[in-house]
Amino acid sequence: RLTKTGMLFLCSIATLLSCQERQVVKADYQVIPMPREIVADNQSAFKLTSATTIHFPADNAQMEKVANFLAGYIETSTGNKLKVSSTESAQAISLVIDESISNKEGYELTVSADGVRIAGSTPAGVFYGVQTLRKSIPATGGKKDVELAAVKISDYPRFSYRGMMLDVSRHFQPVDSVKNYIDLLALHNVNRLHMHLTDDQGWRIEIKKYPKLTEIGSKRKETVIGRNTGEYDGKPYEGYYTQEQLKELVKYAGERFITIVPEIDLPGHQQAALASYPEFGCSGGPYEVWTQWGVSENVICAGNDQALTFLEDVLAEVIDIFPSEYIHIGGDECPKVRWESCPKCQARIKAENIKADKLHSAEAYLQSYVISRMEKFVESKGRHIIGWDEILEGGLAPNATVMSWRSMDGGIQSAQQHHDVIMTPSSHVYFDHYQSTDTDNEPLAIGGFSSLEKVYNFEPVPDVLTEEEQKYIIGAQANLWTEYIPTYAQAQYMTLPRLAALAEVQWSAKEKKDYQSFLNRCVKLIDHYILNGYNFAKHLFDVNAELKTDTESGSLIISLSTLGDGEIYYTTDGSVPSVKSNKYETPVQIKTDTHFQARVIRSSGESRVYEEKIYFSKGTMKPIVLTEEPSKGYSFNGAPVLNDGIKGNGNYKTGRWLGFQGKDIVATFDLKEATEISKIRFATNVVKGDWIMDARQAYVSVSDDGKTFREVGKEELPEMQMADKDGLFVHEIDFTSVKAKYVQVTIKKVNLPSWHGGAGNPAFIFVDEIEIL
Ligand code: NAG
Repeated sequence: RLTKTGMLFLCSIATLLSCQERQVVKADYQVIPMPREIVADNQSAFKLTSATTIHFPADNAQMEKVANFLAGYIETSTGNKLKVSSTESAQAISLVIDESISNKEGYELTVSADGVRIAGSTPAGVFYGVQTLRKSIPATGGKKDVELAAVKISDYPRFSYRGMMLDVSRHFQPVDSVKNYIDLLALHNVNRLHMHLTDDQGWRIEIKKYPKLTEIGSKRKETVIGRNTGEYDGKPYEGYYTQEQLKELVKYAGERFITIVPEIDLPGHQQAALASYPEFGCSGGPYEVWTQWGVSENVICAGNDQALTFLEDVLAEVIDIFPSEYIHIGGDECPKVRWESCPKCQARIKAENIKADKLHSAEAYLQSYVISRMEKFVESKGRHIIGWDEILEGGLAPNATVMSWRSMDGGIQSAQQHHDVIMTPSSHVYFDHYQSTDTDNEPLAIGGFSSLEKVYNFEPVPDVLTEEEQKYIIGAQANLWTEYIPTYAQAQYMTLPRLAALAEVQWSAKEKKDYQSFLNRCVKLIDHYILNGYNFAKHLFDVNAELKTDTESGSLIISLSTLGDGEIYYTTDGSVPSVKSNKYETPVQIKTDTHFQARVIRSSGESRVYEEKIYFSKGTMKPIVLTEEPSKGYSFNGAPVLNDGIKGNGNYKTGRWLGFQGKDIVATFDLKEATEISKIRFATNVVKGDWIMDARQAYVSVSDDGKTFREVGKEELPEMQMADKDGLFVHEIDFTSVKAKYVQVTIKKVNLPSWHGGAGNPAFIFVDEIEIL
């Protein structure tokens, strides 16, 4: 039996032990986004313990909130619950308003032995300083104190508009998920959440004047399975936000210095509205909330005044809910077929004296009539519009800001016309696109390819603009469209860690960007994801492979790397790598047919397997030249892509295919010595909707001197039909065997067939792995 003293004795031992267990970790100021200036100081460090207090200026509610956020962050990562107070004390983290800091979102973070000072000219600036402090503290969990080396950090953002778009129409996210999303945006210094609230597949915002928008428009009877397969899941789908809920989100975001930019996409992408109020469509309906993906041809009737008043009424309620200076009115992808045959729309064209010209049809100008009218309305309420880059067609409304999504070109044109621009090109920052080349092992996505590195290397300010024009690029944004993202966990997976790369594009100085350094910092940020329970993509911790063809030795050189701890093991015989396999030390040389696999093995588990099948034929890893370069955006590693032994998969954007538009593909191989050959094989990747067709004519010629070629084989195929399927097409050209040192393969350019939406325009041909057999 224990006596009272005995118990006390045991207790104090326990306290002593827990004291000793309390580890001290060092803060690391190399965070994401990388601050502008970090100047170390030789003074002694500051120790953050449970005795540290957080001080905020009295009677400043916003700053008090920020102080409480900081206390919460510190508690999550250290277990220390700090006191928050407006009474000054020694050994404190002081949050200070300092008007001498010029950038409204800038901050200074000063650490000395006596305390920490986070200053900004606004609470927003202080908030970003708090984020930097938070991310400097290792988030590896467990109770701990933190040693903060003396430092002075001065920082401010590169762009004032740092956005992320969430599409809540195609798939709805409950209020709590949106709040969680706002939290993760705050961690990345994002200051705009663009909410895509309406689309063909669902209307998600309560509008008091038009209750049927949510009664009917927020529900679809079922959803197509996969990529418009024609099969449906038979499950009703619904969801919308009440005005109260949206106001709550506005407040929640505002406390984190994030403005919600609402979008009502008009006059296209409106089928859910038309299902609710069919009288606002050209034909009068009936319409249903769309159950498939794509762009519906049912749009708002531009000739019907009531329909336009309807849009204005909706915008009026939107403006009352959202204090944002910007109201997004969409404007993308508005098919004009209904307008072409609608008497009211045609009457409007006449009445407004709208004329077609060389550039655009009368209906295209009718769209800009609608946009201008909406702009006038929004401006009359003291706000400004943002529109997708299609609003350029037919002339920009006077104060419009343009979101350039189809490419950078719309943004360039807008800046040249002195309109503000937010760059959000689908080539780099569409987070609904695949993030890994191994698309077969990813959740189904819309297509595309935007790896972490690609997002990181996105440069929003094009060189072609003059210095004056460059000032119109006010920011950058990534978009998360959710056709193929049914759950919130998947939304996080598609967002993280690509958002970290975006944060550095949006915030950090261009000169400070460095992908390798980013990757190392990303590993630490990911500890914060884990601590906060965010789901994220883990590709960064898989094997990263760099492939290089070596024509000298006729081999493929595979260099492997990974982040974090662990060793890489690989096999070349098709077996799954284990600790008993080859340990990777130096680049691997592949000279024969190989099934290569590699993975990282860590104490915490194994990474996914990286896998590559390498096929050798007579032209593989031999010198190869292309007479004409592939098209912009699809040239990747150039000619060697065609004979590196690796065959592209179904996704044409991963770098394994070369794309050519409107030019012949002429590839000349140097086999180095006279070689007997009798067959050429190559594949094309056809996506008709993306203007990518199959090859129709291909020729094989040979030469002994590389100068004079003679044709030895050819293939000629009929034009593709609308009913032909998309996918990979393998072409084989057999011919009487010849001996040749040089082989030239020519694939002739094709135009889009008459049945195609882009009829007559030059088509793309995507080709990979030209094999000589
Ligand atoms: C575009 C559409 C969008 C769709 C997305 C998918 C814009 C501005 N419009 O075609 O509705 O969800 O691509 O990536 O992006």
